[in-house]
Amino acid sequence: MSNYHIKHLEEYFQVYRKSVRNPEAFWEEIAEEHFVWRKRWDNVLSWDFKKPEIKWFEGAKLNITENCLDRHLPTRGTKTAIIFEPNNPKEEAVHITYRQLHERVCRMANVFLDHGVKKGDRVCIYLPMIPELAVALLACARIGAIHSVVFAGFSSNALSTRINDSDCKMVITSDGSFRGTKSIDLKGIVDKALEECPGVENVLVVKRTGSEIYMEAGRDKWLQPLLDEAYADCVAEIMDAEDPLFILYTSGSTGTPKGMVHTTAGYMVYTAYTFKNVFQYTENDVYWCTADIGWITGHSYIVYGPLANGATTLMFEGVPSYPDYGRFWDVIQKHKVNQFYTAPTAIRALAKENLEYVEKYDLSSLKVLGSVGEPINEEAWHWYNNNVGKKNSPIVDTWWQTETGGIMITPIPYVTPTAPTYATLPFIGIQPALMDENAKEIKGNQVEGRLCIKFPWPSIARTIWGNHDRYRDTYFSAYENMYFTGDGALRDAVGYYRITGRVDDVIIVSGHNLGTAPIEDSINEHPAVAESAIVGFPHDVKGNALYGFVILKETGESRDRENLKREINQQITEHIGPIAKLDKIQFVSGLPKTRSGKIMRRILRKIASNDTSNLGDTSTLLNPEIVQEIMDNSL
Ligand code: 6R9
Repeated sequence: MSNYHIKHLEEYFQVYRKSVRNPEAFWEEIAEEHFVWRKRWDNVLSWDFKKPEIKWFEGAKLNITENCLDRHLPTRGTKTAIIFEPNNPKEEAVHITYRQLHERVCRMANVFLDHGVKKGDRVCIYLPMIPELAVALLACARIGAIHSVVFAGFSSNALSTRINDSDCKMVITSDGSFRGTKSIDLKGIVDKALEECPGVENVLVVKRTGSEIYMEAGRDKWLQPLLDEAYADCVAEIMDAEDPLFILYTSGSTGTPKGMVHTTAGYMVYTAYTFKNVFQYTENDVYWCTADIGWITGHSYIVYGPLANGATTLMFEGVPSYPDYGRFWDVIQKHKVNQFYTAPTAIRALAKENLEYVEKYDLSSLKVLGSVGEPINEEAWHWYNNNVGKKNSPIVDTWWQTETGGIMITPIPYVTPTAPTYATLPFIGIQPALMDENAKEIKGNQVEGRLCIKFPWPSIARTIWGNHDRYRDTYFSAYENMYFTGDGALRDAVGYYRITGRVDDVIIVSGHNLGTAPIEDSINEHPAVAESAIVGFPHDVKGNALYGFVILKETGESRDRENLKREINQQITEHIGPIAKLDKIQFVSGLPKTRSGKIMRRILRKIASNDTSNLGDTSTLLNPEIVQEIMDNSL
């Protein structure tokens, strides 16, 4: 039936209505016709946003790797599943067929089993963008282990926090990673992290850079010899629909990162269905998403969504600026990429460079362009449309989150008319709502409010690992019977949505979510610092950059300010990673606080953005005099 692949606007509206009127019947039909199950479900959906508890396809049995690999073997065994494009363009690209991928996944799964990994155990994956990364995810899924991928740009501190939060017993890493002209000592970072992680029994190491590394006897092993000896087939563990598939950490506005838990069947169905439609993927297309698999975009739209559709998905190890700013376009030409999915921050960075970098290459293979991670500004949208798409490839501005598992608000290319800065319409099955300050839904068009979702969709995260209360408090307590996204949005006259940005203390820098609290905690640990507050301010490449207001202790007052700034950023790099470094640091004697002791970030945001003409109501401030002082010395 055609509901799986939407081809025109009328059909979108028709299928959308059907998916909203009777979600159970709709998703049941999709699940039944497009996936392989070991046992059918007893119940399509049960949910209660108060507890909250959400279950899709309860009672069903399956293994997601049978859907991503085994079922393709009879018809797509020799088709390329993964194209690996290395950091160095002189190193040859690798094509891995579905049959080869199946074998590699089975071998790695057997190695995991040999090392005592069982169904439900957590495995931490800390790898660069090399094929072993995708293989490791699937190998975990093959045996029912729960993968927890940590982006290989995170520091040892961030890594150990994540390993311990979910009690990972094994870590998969590599000797190092290549990023442009640099190589990074990943194993060294892991060694440091593991000083704090007594629960880790084994570390399996992929050889990538060939650099000298320390191997701890009894704990660390090279992976390749083990793979060579492993059996090339591995029986898939039969999983329940609601068994966890993976944990992926995302920043919150407070405290420790949140380990979002995604489960098996609903996640598979939704990521596969969205992939097919949002990228209008057809059988011989080459699809490329530039995200790192360390983020949700890579999980859903490099690995699971594409492979469930038998697609060819490209993995790129490098960076957009190496060997020069034409690299993305070179890769598109070289592999005849049909769908290209990237982030606004990359587009803005490349748009600053000479246009010749784009014009040099034949980009005529492109059919669909995607954007994700943050709002895409009008200028970047037009640059992308004119120079990359040559006004011939629709741009899909896809809004979604780690928590939503899959794309939520998006145009369907060649179906939904696009409009710059608009994510346009809800995807099939998604019921958005805009809420006002009094927690009432704002109906009608030409309105703005806080973005919520009224009804569960199959790939919604089910909990926060080890902290269900936090899951409820963060997402389901602000508005009754609604999932709250943390984003603001407007709905225009025709019902199109535009995401206006975060309404909480999460700041999106270069498409990465950063919570203010962990950064402030890190700064405050500096011996010379008494207190600090972080806000975002507009930046032409990163979207937002970080501005820190820092109060020094008396002992810090005599210190050299430039040195202190360097030390603060060094400290943040060690605790979180270089992505969280501050662009500007202003030393202040106090912070504007309300009588209840809360920092009034609204005012700091205005000062950081140089927008001080109207600071709004400051009458609740305990120390209004500080505002003028901060303004007078702002950077
Ligand atoms: C997929 C992903 C989620 C936050 C989200 C929002 C922002 C993502 C966006 C967008 C405007 C888009 N965001 N896509 N804002 N337009 N097309 O990025 O997940 O890393 O969890 O970030 O990113 O603020 O709430 P995640």
